[in-house]
Amino acid sequence: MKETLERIRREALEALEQTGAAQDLDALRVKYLGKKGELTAVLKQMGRLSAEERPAMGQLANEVRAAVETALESRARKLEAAALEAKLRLEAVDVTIPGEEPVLGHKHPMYIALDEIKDIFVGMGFTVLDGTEVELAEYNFDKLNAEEGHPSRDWSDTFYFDTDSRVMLRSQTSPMQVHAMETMELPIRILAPGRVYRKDEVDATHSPMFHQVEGMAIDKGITMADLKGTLNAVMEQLFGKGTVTRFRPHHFPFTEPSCEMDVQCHKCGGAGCPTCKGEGWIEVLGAGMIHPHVLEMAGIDPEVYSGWAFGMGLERLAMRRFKIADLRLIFENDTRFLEQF
Ligand code: 2NM
Repeated sequence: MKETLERIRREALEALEQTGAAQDLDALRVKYLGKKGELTAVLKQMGRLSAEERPAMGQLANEVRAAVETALESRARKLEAAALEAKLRLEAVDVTIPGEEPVLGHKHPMYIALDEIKDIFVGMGFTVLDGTEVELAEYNFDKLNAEEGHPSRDWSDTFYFDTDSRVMLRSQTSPMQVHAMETMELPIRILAPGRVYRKDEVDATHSPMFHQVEGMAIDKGITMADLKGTLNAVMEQLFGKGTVTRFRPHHFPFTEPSCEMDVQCHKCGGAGCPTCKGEGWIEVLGAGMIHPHVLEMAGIDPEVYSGWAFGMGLERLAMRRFKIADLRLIFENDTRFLEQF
């Protein structure tokens, strides 16, 4: 019996040493310590021993049971630790591997130009407005002195939504200025940039959608001198100190008097070159004193208040600024083009 117990201990410990999985440990536990296990079988034979032999054999049996239990326990803990180790190794993240650089977009050259203009005007106390692109013809035309029959209201020029020419895609950003006159408290100083729509065929200089920036200032005692002084200061910041400008008479329905503003060509200093197409001057915007009737229609008393307004095309400004020859490049948004600015 002593030999049997010693053999059970030897074999059990050896088998445990070689197990690699938790299920195998359970099988070994059943095999040696279970109700029908080998050790139990030996213990059942204890009755056959003499009274002298029994205590020593009982003690040995207990020792063997304890040894196998301890070995099972320690083997289980080792397997657990090994499994955790393997899991950690598998899930390890190497934080020193360089990441994948995300492909970032690029600010559009036109918005680079617009942001500059916004900064300049905000620095002078102007508020930048946002407006809807779907407008009433009343705000796009009537309240801007372009009454029924004005050529710009023609179906061949304007995108209308309805057959009675009431709702349309705005053809200028001026309706935003009318809304401002009707709703804002005086004095008003605003900048109104955004998309506008006209029925033009696409070519190197035309697009049915383009961008404008308009602006205006209304207060008591505003004169043409304020218009010239403000816009001259803007052009100096945009094109550099000492930029020379000139104002030519012009006509717009919503301003009186009206003018166009040129800056002297910064390339040739006015002598004439390819940049200014030999003119010496580059046209930058239209402007004027807001027509008294336009003020009146917006509920502002032209006897008390006066104001100036201007409008310019953003694409044209960006094309000049960044020497872009074809308008279509501005709208294609090819990143190889955009990344150059
Ligand atoms: C231009 C030129 C001149 C203009 C006028 C107004 C308003 F609403 F105050 F009457 N908004 N924009 C204006 C004036 C626009 O674009 C070439």
